[in-house]
Amino acid sequence: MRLVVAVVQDKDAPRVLQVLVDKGYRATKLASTGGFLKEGNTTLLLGVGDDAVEEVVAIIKQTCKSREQLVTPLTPVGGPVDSYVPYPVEVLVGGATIFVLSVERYERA
Ligand code: 2BA
Repeated sequence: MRLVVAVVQDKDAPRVLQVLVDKGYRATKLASTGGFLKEGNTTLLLGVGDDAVEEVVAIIKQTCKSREQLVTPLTPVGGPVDSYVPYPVEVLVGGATIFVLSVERYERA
């Protein structure tokens, strides 16, 4: 068994979850926050059989879109504040960030 951990954008979460649950997969949805943008995103946990990993990853890839997001960098610490002009920069946010882990033991009590 494998644990698929997928960080997806909030906008894509309802759809990807619906497709996965409709296909019979069990899933847990966690509210998470990206370390870089410090904005909300969604982390999905799915315990699946080894042979289902590729299908689950394919569904996540198909249903989650990449989007460009504007980020305004913070004022540099210790730098001259009056001459600093914070220009927004574009960041491409996935799609999805997917981790596949081996599960040592799985029980439902
Ligand atoms: P955030 O950490 O908020 O990152 C959002 C986007 O900002 C990233 O999109 C990437 O395009 C950019 N970014 C992140 N760290 C950066 C850095 N040090 N320098 C320049 N740009 C940076 P994604 O790569 O698609 O990541 C989307 C979200 O997935 C992340 O939100 C984070 O919550 C999660 N994630 C991505 N890689 C991860 C990893 N290796 N471990 C844990 N979580 C990860």
